[in-house]
Amino acid sequence: MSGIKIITAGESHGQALVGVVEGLPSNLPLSQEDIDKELKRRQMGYGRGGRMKIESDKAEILSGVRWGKTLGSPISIKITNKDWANWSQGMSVSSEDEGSIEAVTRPRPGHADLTGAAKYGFKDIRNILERASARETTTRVAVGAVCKRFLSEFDIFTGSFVTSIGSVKTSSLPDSPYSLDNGGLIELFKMAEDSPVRAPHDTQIMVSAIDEAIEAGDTLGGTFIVFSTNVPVGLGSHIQWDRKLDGRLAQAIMSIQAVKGVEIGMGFNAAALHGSQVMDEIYYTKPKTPQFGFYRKTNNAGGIEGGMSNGMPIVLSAAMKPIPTLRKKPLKSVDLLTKSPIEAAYERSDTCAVPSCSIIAESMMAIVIADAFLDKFGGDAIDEIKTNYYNYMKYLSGI
Ligand code: EPS
Repeated sequence: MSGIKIITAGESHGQALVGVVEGLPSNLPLSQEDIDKELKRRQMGYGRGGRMKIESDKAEILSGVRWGKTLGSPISIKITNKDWANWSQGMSVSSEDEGSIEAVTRPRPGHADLTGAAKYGFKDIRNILERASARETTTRVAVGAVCKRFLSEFDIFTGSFVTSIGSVKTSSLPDSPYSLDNGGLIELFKMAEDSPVRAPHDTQIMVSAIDEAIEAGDTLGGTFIVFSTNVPVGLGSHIQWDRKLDGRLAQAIMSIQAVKGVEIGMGFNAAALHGSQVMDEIYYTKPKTPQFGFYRKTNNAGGIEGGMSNGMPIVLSAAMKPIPTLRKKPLKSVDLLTKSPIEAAYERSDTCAVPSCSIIAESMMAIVIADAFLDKFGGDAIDEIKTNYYNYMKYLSGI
């Protein structure tokens, strides 16, 4: 069923990270800069640790693009880890370097450490934490940038903004931010782009909350909204569970490290209301250009009904838990080898990565929307897809 196939590879302190995406059409203009600007956005954000001072992520497109345009063949992208220089023995491929650094044996609660080591049969937790690390999301953002580039051909835009850091909530948001129109969502996105915590309001209070957590050697989570505008009616399907767009998006966002909750549109708040307060009533205006004439004045459904996009902006919110690696307050754990109670290992870490998480969520959303778009309008060359898309829009305006 899938229009796009993606695989990512790489360890946090290995030589490089690699992403491969197959299924995008030929003749799509694509440059390394398209990817680098997204990689840079992911690296920003107040509250990151020392690693972000070492890395300045750059994409190297290895295949699938010739003379600035895609070939339709798999696009592979490499991002070199600068920190590799400090890990060339500790993360070496060669058996000759075995034992060159001490094994990690104190599993950190909240990480993949314990279950991963048990399940994969390791006594050195590094074999798990290197891949479980959120460093892996670099490749998701690289591939997401390619999908964003594809969607921009159809004027589809994906953005995000942070709505809380720890207990500090962005004030002055409308009561139902999911019901904002394209312009309203994009305005908040633009304000967030100028904020070190990617929040449209209350940046300074959030920065102070992060400073307090840094001081305390603790960490902070938060929430954000991620949205797509101009998504045509009818992506996804009610026909089968794995084709439902809301299910596909929830899985994609939930798969981001430390994300513990995803809501679509009004989300959990809908459960306490009556049906009359929740559904988005239907209106019609005869369209002047080829588009769907049916619309809603509210968007409690977050742009998805019956597992299909309904023409309204797609709006999700997500919650990220605080990062479990704690500098001054190590959590109780048990040593894998001695089985004695011990404090969890501390490895250099971030204090708050919610701003980065919102960028990663944009990428995941772009991947899912591009995938669903190709399911519906699929073709081998970009012009073929455009023909399919415009024919459908013409058809929609006539119904
Ligand atoms: C991470 C730990 C830190 C973060 C890392 C995620 O890395 P390090 O162990 O090298 O200090 O900076 O995030 C990234 C490297 C990144 O690119 O986002 C972890 O344990 O998940």
